[in-house]
Amino acid sequence: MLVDGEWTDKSVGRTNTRGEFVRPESSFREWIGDAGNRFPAQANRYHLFVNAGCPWAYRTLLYRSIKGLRDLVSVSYTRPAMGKQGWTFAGSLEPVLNAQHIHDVYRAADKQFTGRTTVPVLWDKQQHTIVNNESSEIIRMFDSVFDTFDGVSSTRYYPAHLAEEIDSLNQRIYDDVNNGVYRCGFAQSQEAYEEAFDRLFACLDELDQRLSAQRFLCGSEVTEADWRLFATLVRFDIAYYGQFRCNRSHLAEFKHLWPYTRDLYQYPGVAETVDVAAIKGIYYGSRPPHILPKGPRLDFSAPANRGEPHERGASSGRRVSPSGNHHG
Ligand SMILES: N[C@@H](CCC(=O)N[C@@H](CS)C(=O)NCC(=O)O)C(=O)O
Repeated sequence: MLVDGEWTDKSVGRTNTRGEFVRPESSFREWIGDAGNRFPAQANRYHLFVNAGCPWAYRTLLYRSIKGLRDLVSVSYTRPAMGKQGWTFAGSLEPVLNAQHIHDVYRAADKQFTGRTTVPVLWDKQQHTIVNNESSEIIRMFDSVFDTFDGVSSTRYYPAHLAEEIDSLNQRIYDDVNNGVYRCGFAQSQEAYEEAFDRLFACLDELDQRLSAQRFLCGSEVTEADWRLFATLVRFDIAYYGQFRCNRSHLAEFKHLWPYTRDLYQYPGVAETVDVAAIKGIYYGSRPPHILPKGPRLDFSAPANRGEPHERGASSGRRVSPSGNHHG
C-alpha cells in the first residue's frame, strides 16, 4: 500500500479480531456524467487499469465488451501475479502514464495518497486523475453514460423496473459469494472460514434452485446481478475451489448454476474477456511456490440448453477480437 505517497510492502492486517476478512472501502468515487460535469462522457478520454484475473477489475472489462465500449475506453493490463511492488505492468512501461506499477497511477492522481492500490482504476487522460476505483460504480456508469455514442449497445443491465430486485440480489451475492469466496480464502481462524464456507454454499444452493425455474436471476432478462455473479462463478473451479478451500462442490456439480454460467459465457462479447491463464496467475502465481495448476478441464462453450441463442447485445454489429485475444 501507499502511505503518504510512499510505497510499503509491509502487510497491513485486513482481518478483524475474530479472524474475519474485511475488505476496505474504495477511495475515488467520482462519476462520468454529462457535458457540464467535471468528467463529461467523451470518446478516448477514459482509460482502465486492470488485472484480467481480478474479479472486480473483470467486471469493468466485461462491461466494456458487452456494452461495445472497446473503441471509446482504452485499457492497460497488469501482470496477473502480485509482487513486492503490488500490481506491475506487463512488458515495458505502460503507455498512458509510463507507469511501472499500479501505485504509480495512484501517486499520479494524488502525490500524498494513503491506502491500498487496487484495480480496477478508471483514469481521466485529460485531467490526469483517477475518476473512480470502485468496480460496482464503474459498471453502473458504463451501463448508460456512453449510450448516445456510435456503436454502443443500448441494452441496459440495470433497468429502472428491476433496480430494487437487482440491488437486493447484489447485496446478498456480494456478501456470501463475490466477497464470500475471499472470506473463505483469507480467513485467519477456523471459525471464520467455516462460517464463510457455510454461507457461500447455502447461497449457491439457493441460487441454483432459483435458476431451475428461470433463465436469469431476475427472470428472462440478463441484468447486472447476473454479470456480478458470473465474475465469481467463472473463476470458481479454476481458483476458489482449490486455493480458497471452497471445496464442498465444484461449480460443475450444480445442476443449474453450471449451465447458467455457460449460457452467460456464450453471450456476445463475453468469451473473449475470460482469461483463464490470468485467473490462475492471480490466485496461484501471487503466493509461493507460484506453481500454476494445469487443470481443471472445463468447457464453457458446451451447449447451455437454457433458451434461445443470445442476440448480439452490442448493437454495433462490429466484430470483437477473435477468441483468446483479450487485449483488444
Ligand atoms: N472495491 C474494489 C475492490 C478491488 C480489489 O480489492 N482488487 C484487488 C484485486 S482482486 C486488489 O487490487 N487488491 C490489492 C490490494 O488490496 O492491495 C472494487 O470492487 O473495485
